[in-house]
Amino acid sequence: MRVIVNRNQVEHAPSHECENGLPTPAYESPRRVEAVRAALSSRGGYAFEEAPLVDERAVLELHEPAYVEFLRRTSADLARAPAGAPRFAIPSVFPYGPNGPRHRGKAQSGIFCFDTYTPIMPGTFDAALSSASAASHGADLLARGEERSLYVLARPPGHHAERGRCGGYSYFNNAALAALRLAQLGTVAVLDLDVHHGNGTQHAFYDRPDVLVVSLHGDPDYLFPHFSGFEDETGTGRGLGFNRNFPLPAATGERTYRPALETALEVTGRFRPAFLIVSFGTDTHEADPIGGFKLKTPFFARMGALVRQLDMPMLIIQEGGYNLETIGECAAEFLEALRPS
Ligand code: SP5
Ligand code: ZN
Repeated sequence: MRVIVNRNQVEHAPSHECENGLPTPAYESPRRVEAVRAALSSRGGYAFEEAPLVDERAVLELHEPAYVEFLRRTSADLARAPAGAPRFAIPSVFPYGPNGPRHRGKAQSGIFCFDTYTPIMPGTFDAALSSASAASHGADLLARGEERSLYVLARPPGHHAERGRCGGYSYFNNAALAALRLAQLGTVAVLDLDVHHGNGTQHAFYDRPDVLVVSLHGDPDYLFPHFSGFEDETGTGRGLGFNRNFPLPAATGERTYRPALETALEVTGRFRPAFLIVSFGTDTHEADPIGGFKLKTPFFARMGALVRQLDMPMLIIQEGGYNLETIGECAAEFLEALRPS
């Protein structure tokens, strides 16, 4: 299987995020992709290739110009920060009241970030662009019919990124950008298997009937991103019925997950998309430090086998997964089960 990787991972390496005003260790590290790459390499059968960097205009297909500009400028400003000054930006005040988002100074990050988990660093803009490039390249290869299944192993992840805001460790929405590209050729289904709801992807296609978004995730009542991912979010306007959420309780194990996945796959299959994008996270694993689910490693092979039955051209895009000991094995189990024998 071809694996599309990106550059610039190490220049975006958050050392901490903020929770309840306290700095806590960051989970989304460059070592994640190293761990997956090592696991795939040791199993064999994977060909890694680096994606060419896309023109920045590609991200403007989805993201708002002011947001892209903010990310670029903040990264550049931080790179020039005087010695001793912090080299990251994390918002602490968010827009409120009737004046709305009109701030042009430092507090802008409260406008363009929706949480305190997603720091901007000197290398963030380049890393996010290269991650989006990997997803776009994967979409191109799939569009050309060169492959029937491809894996994009890139970070930072993307599925929480909104048109005009970063959040959830995501800056540019890799899966949504790939879906937009493929949607020029035919219908697309996005199946989101990360433990967190992919709010950014949902919002990108909420009013569109040609891109189905189906997501299985931890119930937002207990899990990030909290404000979306509920079952009654089914789309709007012409897109009504083309968004499906399957929120699952904390501590969900195989017995709860499997029937939900089967229903989600039925919904996806009935839509008969020309292309399938899987937003894949291993943060559903029992050993993940933030997910709260109880899936075991061998179950990832069953997930892969079930997805394979859809028998569609598919792009697998890595999203979350934060246990460095297990992320590689989970990804390998999933991908191997997808591979045509
Ligand atoms: C792509 C992806 O998986 N993004 C996830 C973003 C989750 N952000 C919230 C992290 C909250 C961490 N709280 C740690 C408490 C551990 N006891
Ligand atoms: Zn996640």
